Amino acid sequence: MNDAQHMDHALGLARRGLGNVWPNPAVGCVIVQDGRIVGRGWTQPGGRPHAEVRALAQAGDAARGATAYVTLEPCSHFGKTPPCANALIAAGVARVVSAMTDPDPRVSGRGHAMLREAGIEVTTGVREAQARAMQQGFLTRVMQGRPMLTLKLATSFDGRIATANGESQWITGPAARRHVHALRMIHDAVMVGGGTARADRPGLNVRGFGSVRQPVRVVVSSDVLPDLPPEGADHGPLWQVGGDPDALMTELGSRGLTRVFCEGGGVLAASLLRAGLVDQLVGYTAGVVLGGDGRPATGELGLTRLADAPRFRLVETRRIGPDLFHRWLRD
Ligand code: AOF
Ligand code: ZN
Repeated sequence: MNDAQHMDHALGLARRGLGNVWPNPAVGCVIVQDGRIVGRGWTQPGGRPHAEVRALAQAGDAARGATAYVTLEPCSHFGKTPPCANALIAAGVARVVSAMTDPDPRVSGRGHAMLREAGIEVTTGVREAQARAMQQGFLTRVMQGRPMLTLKLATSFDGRIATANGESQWITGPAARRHVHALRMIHDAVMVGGGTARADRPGLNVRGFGSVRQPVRVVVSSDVLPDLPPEGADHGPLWQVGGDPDALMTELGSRGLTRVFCEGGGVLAASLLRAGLVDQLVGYTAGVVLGGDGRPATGELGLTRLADAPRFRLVETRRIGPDLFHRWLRD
């Protein structure tokens, strides 16, 4: 196995933390001794312990002289836990391979420097693009002060979300709806506008995957909300936020969210798109046609020129039951 293959393994472990570790990044770590994997770790729920600490604990003495593969630069700061760079040095690791530098100002290169000063061979940039994609939420929070935002739309073939009188259950099939829950699970929060919260009383939780860390429920509204279920095993904390799109996203970033999943409604979706805040689109398209009198998926964007329309790049397509799943990223 080469460096890239071991890093892919570490990225696979990192993925287990998505949606569970905010405000921290989901990091993975693999420790390899003579081609044998002696330790595996990933960032734990709530963001600590860090991945390296878990992998080192599993490796024990076998970490001496080994290579550690980490999807993010090991931290160098005394935060809520001591620096992972120190832990790697103390364990006697001979080589560290990292995917990318940590943009957190408390780290940003110092982790790699500490390792090198201790005589450890350091290689960086292995599978960097993949690691950036995995850590996009954390990177967006640190560099732009707001969470990464995914907008989900489940529509008819012609982009409608309900008939003229509001009937919308169900346009897409049960397999697509289960897939939505899996996507909620890898986000820190599920967000809807006040109109949707009042009209649909959506659960905004993850169902059908056993006991999970439930996402925060964010409702964007300055009005009184309907009674929604209290926080508990089946529902995450409920946050009501108002304000313009930029301000509300900054507010969510300052509260530590890194990955937000917006499920409508159309007015909120339009305001986020207009403000250029949507990083990822996920669509579920059903083979049903509702026509021009059906309700559109987004409100008006006020566009007059095509050149001003928000554009996204297709990165994934999949058949899910009878429906089409597609995922797009902002360039
Ligand atoms: C790592 N491995 O698994 C993670 C890292 O508040 P603290 O002490 O937990 O530190 C949080 C910072 O540590 C976070 O902003 C990021 O820079 C880094 N996260 N680092 O070496 C990990 N999750
Ligand atoms: Zn650390």
